[in-house]
Order: sequence, then structure tokens, then C-alpha cells
Amino acid sequence: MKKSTEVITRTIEDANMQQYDEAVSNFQWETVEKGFSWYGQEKCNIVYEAIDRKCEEGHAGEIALYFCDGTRDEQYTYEKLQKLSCRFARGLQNLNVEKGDRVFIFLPRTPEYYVALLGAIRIGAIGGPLFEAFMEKAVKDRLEDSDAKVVVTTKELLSRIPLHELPELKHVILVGADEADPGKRQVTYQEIMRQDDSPFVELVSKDDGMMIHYTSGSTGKPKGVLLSHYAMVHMYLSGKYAYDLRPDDIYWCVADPGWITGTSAGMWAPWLNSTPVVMRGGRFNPEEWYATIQKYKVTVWFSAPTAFRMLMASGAEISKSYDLSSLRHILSAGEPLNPEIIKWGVDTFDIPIYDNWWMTETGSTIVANFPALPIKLGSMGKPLPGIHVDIVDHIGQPMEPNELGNLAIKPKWPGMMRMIWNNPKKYNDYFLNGWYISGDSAYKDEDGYFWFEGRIDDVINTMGERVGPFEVESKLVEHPAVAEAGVIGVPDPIRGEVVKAYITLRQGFKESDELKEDIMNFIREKLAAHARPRIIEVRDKLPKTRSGKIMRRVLKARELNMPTGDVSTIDD
Ligand code: 6R9
Repeated sequence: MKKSTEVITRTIEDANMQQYDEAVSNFQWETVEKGFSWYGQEKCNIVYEAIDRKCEEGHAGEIALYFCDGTRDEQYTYEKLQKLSCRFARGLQNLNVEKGDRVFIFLPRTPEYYVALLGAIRIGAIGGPLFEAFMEKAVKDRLEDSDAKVVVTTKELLSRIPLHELPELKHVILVGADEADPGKRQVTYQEIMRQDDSPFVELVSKDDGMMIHYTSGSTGKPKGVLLSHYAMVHMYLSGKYAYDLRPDDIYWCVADPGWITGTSAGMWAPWLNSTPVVMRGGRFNPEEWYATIQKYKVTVWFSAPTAFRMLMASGAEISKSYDLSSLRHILSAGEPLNPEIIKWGVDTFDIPIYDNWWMTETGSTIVANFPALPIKLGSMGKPLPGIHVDIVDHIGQPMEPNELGNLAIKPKWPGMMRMIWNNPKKYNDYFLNGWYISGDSAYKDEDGYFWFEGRIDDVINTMGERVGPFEVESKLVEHPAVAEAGVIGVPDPIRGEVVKAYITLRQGFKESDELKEDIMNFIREKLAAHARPRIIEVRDKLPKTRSGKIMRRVLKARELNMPTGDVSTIDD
């Protein structure tokens, strides 16, 4: 185990949480609940707490959202977000959208994304955030599995929604379009927004569904992870303790709202903490990223190791030509944060980068390097107060310090998923002997710090995004040249891992660079750009179990020159 012994002891002065041990020992979720207006009552709504309450408590005119994308440059107060989302909510009601219905958002990173999500959740509907880069198959799987009633999208993205295969999808709301074709179940955003903007909100039960985020496992289709309104308690606390957010901060979380980090850490945590949010459209670009920090005087910046590595690779010259002195601290999540990146962070910005470990299923941060703690470089930190995390073995028994095992969490914590949509079996598979099993292997040292080791299953983490190998394999074999496919993640210095596909070819096809290129593009165009294999290796045959299942474990072991382990079930 590559255990770094380096420690950064400097902490944030006046951090929201000053003493970690004290916060843990005195902790009660009820104390956190008392800060919410619904305390002691059964009904609530996260949109009311995040937006409306700010308006009622005298902050209506304060900026909640700054947005720029090169063409638009806009600011939204809490009041403006309230009014816009009330209009949208009424527009949905006019379409007979009801509490519990699934409303999906398939838009580029723009303020309309948030308006639609807030509007849907405002009436008790379940918001389904989708990533703009998803292609037809990925979109269809998600809309179909969730029986989505509405999708909010643009004309450009429309071609990726196979309407004829989605009979339950009743309405397509088109943002930025002048007209819509009712015969194709379309209605324009303007039409939807032609409503009264007076404040209203549907209160729902704390356990009612709030958002459904799809995420990849190692087998089968993507899983619809349902979070409840009660997750707000957790998101608020992560914002306060782990992200150390305050009302006078300017906070920029670069994650797309199509991923959990973009919603939970990107909008709910800051707004629940009255912290204004920066949203930037467009793609990664070092100059523009640094320019964004300079332009808005960003104080807290949340990004991911892949992005830090790309910035690091772009060189110190670029970073030096911008004024980045507004930054108080930086946050990271999604993949292992290497010690080199933290050191680069200290060199470049003169502040630490704080790691956060969590998953779509956990709703919000679970383990973090809190500003109140010394950072052990390479470690993910310690559990959020109020959450019991441990390392357990294969039968769910807690292990000794420094023993490698399953990173596990004691249910239920407030942000915990409430179900896997339509799939109680997949949901139950997460639990063992009273523990939630994360699928990550890790160990805990004698000081209670957690250290990440790897995934236990075959899930690939490329650029901080989860890619299910099965999804890619299923799409690969739809290509006319591909007979069989096995997909694994292989280490990459910038992206963490990249997708590598082993394939066998159908009769009549010959291996060539053009063919490989064509197969890569096929995945990019049909599934998603981030799922595209960057390496394709053609084989005569693939290692399989006798039941015909391709053994990714064997492919991976060969790739990494590691022992292949138990191959007793291999075919030949
Ligand atoms: C928030 C998010 C979850 C998986 C998780 C783990 C990996 C997340 C990490 C990390 C090492 C960290 N992961 N944070 N690995 N260090 N700080 O990323 O959710 O997309 O569901 O991915 O990402 O493997 O199991 P999600």
C-alpha cells in the first residue's frame, strides 16, 4: 500500500467547523433539522428551503446564480429564480404533471437547467437530470426505465430522443425554439413560461422522491438512484462542514448537473447555505477556467482530479497570468486525489485542495478532508459528523485498522438513496449484515483517516465519471463488425482511467485503424463521448466463463501484468 506520510496542517481560520472531534461527539441530526422551517412537521420541500425561504427572509434581491458561456452573461437573484421556477411549475401543472411524475432535464449547462429542475421539484415531481453528452441509447434507457412523463430539451438534442419508442413520454418541452410540433408532443419553453409568477410550493413528505440520478453499475442497464427531499439535511451539512460555504462566498462547482456532484454539491449545498453559485457553460479550457475565477472572484472552487491534472499539464505560465487570489480553498471529488495534485494546488494557488469521497447513492459527501483537520496527503479524510463509516469484510464484519476491505456506511443517513427505480433487487444488493456496501475498497488508519484503494467491481472511472462496462459492451456488439466485446478501464496519467475494449470481429471484417476509428465513433455517437473506448484491441477470442460471460477480470489482469487469479470457471 502506497501510504504517503506527508501532512498539511494548515487549516482555514474561522472554518464553520472548528473542531472535528468535538463536532462528532456532540452530533445530533436533530440539531441540524432545527435549522429548517419544517422542523417538527412531516411536510417539506427542498426548493422552498433553498430558494423561497431566502426571499421571505429578506434576501430576495441577492444574487443566487451567475452564468456565462461566451454568448450569455447573466445574473439571477433568489427572487428571479423563485419567479421563473414558479412559472415553470405552473406550466407543468397545465400539462397535468403531478406529484411523483418524472420530469427529465436534457439541456446544456444553462440557467434553464436549474429553472426546470427547481420548477419540477417545486410541485413534488421527481427531477431527472441528464448529461448533455448522452446519445440516443443512453437517453432512451433512462427515459424508458423511469417512465418519464416530460423531457425538457433543445432542438439540437431532440434527435437523440426516440419518441416512437417512448409511449409514456407525454411532453417534450423545447428551450430556445420558436415553434413546436404538437403532433410530436412538443411545446415551447416560452409557452410553458406564460404563467403567473406568484410564489407557491407543494409540500411533500420528507421521504418523497426529489431527484433521480442514473448511474452505472458493472452489470445491466444504468440504475436510477432516487433521492428524497430529506437529503437536504445532508447536503446542507456537507456545504457547511466539508465545503465550508458561507453567504459571502462565491462558489463555483464545475460539475455538470447531469452528475450528482453538479446538483447535490453544485446547487443544493450552496443555496441551502445561502451561498451564490457560478455556472459556466461550454467545455474545459484552462484559460477560460482561470478567467472565470478571476471574473467572479471565486472564493470556493469545486472540481475533479482529472481537471486539476489537465490544468497542471497546461503549465504554470497560464495560471500566473490570472489573478486567482480570491480563492479561499478548493474541493475535489469523483476520483482519487493524488498527493502531487495537492502539492500543485499549494504551489499554484497557495491553498489546499480538500478531497471528498461520496457516490450518487450516498446523496452527498460521506468522507472528507475537513478544513478543521490536518490533511494526510493521499487520504480521503474522515467521515462527516453524524455518519458512521467503517471498513468491513466479505460477511460485513468490521475490520482492524490498516486492513483492506469494503468501504461501508451504516444506514440510514439523510442523503441515502431511497430506492433503485424499478429494481428492488439491485437496491437490496447494496446491503450486507446491516451495512451499505459502497463497492470501493479502502482501509482506515489508526487515526481514523480513510484511504481509497480501488473499485471492487468492474466499474470504470474515467475523468471522474462512472462508465458501466456492460453498457459499452452491449453497444459495441451492435456495430456490424463486432462479434464479442469485453470492456475494462486501464490506468491513464490524466484521465485516471480510460475505456479499453477487447473485441472479436465478425466474419468478413479485417482489423484496420479505420475500422477501430469507426467503432470508437460509433460508441461516441450512440452512447456518449465519455464512454468511447480510447483503445481497441482485436483478438481471435476472449476469455469467457463456461456460461459464456466475458471475464473482464482476466482481461484486466493481463493488461496490468498481474496474476489472473481463479480461472477455474474459464472456458478454455
Ligand atoms: C460523487 C461521485 C462514485 C465513485 C465512488 C468511487 C469514486 C468518488 C472519490 C472516489 C477516490 C474520492 N470516487 N470520490 N474515489 N477518491 N474522493 O463521484 O459519484 O459518480 O456516483 O461515483 O467514484 O469509486 O464509488 P459517482
